[in-house]
Amino acid sequence: MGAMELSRRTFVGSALATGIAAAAQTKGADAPKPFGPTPTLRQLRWQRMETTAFLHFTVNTFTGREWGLGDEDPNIFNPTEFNADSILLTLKQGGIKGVILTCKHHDGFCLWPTKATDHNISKSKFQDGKGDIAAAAKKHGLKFGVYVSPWDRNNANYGKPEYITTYRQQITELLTHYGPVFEVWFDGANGGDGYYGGAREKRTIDKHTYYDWATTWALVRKLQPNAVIFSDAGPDIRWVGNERGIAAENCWNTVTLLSENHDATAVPGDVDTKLSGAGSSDGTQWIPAECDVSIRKGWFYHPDEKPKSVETLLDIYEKSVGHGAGLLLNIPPDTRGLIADADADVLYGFAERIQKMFATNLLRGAKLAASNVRSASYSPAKLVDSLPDTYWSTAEGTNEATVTAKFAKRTWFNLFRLREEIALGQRVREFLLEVRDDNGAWVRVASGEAIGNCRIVRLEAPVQADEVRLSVRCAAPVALSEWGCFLDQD
Ligand code: FUL
Repeated sequence: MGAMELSRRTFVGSALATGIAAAAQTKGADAPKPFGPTPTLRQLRWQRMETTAFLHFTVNTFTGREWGLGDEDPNIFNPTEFNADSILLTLKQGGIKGVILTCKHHDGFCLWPTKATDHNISKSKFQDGKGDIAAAAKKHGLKFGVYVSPWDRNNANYGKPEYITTYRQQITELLTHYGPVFEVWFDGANGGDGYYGGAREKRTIDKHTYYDWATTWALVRKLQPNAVIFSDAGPDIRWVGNERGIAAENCWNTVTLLSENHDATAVPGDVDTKLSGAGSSDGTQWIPAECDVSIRKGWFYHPDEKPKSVETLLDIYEKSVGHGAGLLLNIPPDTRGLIADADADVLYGFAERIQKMFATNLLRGAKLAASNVRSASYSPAKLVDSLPDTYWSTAEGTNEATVTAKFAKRTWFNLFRLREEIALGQRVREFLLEVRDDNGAWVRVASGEAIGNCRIVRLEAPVQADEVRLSVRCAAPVALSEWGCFLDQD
């Protein structure tokens, strides 16, 4: 970082409006040009949701299993107090923006009355065979997404071409009967032991050829062009490589994906997670990472398991959303068909903490001065206006710059939040945060590389200062939409 000498300093630490960045400012005559791979509108919309929820719910909720065998009696599925309003309002109050329902997990039991297989909810006693969880899960302004497991341990044809036709019929039903879908989630677990219509054997498939993903993904695009497609290998959203909800400290939206042995294109179930986990600043595609994690140990509700604490969820949030990825938090309904009280309490506590932490950007009242400003429309004031589509930018050829903030009075803080104008690509390569000490010298408090949609930096302990400074080295003129500084006192 030239004069700023980032490398010689040691590292300390490592709810956005839903506007869309096709906004006027990114397109104005004077706007900086996009750099490298950039997001599609559907990816941008998804990135701005930041926190979504998984609902793992099926026969496993009643059998205690994590992976059903496929031979379960449909009547096992009988959530006697099922209340979609209660589930969705709980999630909404917990800060969740969209819900992905396990419409079909590996056991093959379908939570909607599909015509593609008999193994579905209409064959159960639940609501006298008239129930449809997919229809119920779409309410209260929450977006709706679907998980449809490719692996089907119930289907007699699994492993044969006929099953792919059935699978695509299931996907077609889900993407045509339930209104807009924001995300379609394709799991990487593929093939193995199963019931398979009574054969009870092990079936292996070729992950690279059996599913013909290109055709299935084209079907999703045709039926729901605004939905993002998630899998280990994208094409829109990639798996972060672990189920702990944690993204690499420097997690890039740009990535070059390869199979585990680097001998083929990456597909669901065969990806080198060392490449896909963190991505890379020179990655050839824009495929943001998603961190999936359960509030409990298992993905399905088991009465003997307890939810994680608010503190643990907060740590996960800071290492997922705060590392530029999306957080997909699983909150599994219980056997009643409701979110367990203990889980709801933790979720509310988590949402309140985040709300409180970021309530006051202390830089709002500060005097901001940048080393370079592209023009009046791109002033550093845009960093603190809470608008996602306005940003501070520098002149062509100026890829390194600093902005200084002088507080009205000496101020305590321990958190920073940075955001890039990602519609223009991921441009920051290094950042440095410093405070002015009593002798007037600048002292580093934190530094890092990737910012992207959001980078949260928590200091080890609160710091008090009159002035703070942010320095960035970018691969193109600066395009930063937020610089926040906060005091988390809990
Ligand atoms: C995995 C599945 O095998 C788990 O059961 C769960 O659905 C998780 C989100 O994805 O691959």
